[in-house]
Amino acid sequence: MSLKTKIGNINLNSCLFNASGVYCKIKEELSNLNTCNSVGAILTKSCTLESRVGNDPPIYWDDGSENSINSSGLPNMGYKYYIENEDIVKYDKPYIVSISGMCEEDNLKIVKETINNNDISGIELNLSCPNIEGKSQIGYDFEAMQNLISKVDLIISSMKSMRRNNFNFGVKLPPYFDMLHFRLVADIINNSSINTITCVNSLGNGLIINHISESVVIKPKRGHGGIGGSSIKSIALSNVRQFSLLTKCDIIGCGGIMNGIDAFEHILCGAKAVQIGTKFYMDGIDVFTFLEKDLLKIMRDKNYKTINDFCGKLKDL
Ligand code: RRO
Repeated sequence: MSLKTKIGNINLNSCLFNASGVYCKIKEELSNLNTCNSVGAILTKSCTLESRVGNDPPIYWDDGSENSINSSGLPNMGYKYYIENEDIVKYDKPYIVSISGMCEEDNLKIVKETINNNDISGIELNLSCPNIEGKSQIGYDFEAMQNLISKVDLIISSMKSMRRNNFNFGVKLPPYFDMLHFRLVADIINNSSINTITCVNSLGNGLIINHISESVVIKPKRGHGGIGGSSIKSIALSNVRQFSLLTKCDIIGCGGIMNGIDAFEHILCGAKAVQIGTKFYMDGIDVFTFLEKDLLKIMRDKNYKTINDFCGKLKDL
């Protein structure tokens, strides 16, 4: 039995890895991901041209078991830190850089320079950061999204074919709730060279409050932030399912994966790999070993040998 998989043109020894943003901002955290055998890839914190400290704390809250809210505000070390990271050559897993420039020009500059480092397996272009005041999510602005993707495509099509064949162009989307939007976004993606889609980012501008203190639980934006954890699993599953049916891309599921059953459900809906956010934040690196065991147990009980045996095979009634 194995959790081996392929996302776009990247082979993974395990279908489990971190969601961007959780314990992946500094080199020590990236190396820590490399030390865990159950982790399939190393994904960086979304980066910008210049380093950022992020929003005023407290920026994160969780209930210790199921749900989280964050408004981190894109704290990161600046893109050079991630693409010139001298440890990359030592990692024995694919290294993927998440990019979330503050404007189109920044995104294009970072993409270009990322491609120049042959040791980087690909990018996850983050079209869905919900926590920058005054900047809306590109994934909800279809014109801006189309423009950015077509410009990244131009950069990718000008790459030497050797590099193009081993460089993965992935995007991370916000959750969608309407069939028209699913179709519009799938059309944009199907007309591009994108080969993986991560669904979904946190549910933007949610609100968790404390009825005892009668207050919000994080400081920025009067307590509003991205919701993660169990309460967004059903939304994540529908997005994984829709994009696996509507596009040619490999889907990476993210949202509400707390145990093996949740990972199994994402894969059944069509995910070829899954990312762990809230539960990784709560439990640390051991979560990957736990999830690997838990998912393998379900596969053993159902007599599945590989994730391809059930990937996307959700039955209709
Ligand atoms: O840093 C953040 O506030 C953040 C980002 Br970039 C993102 O994509 N998703 C999220 O929940 N928080």
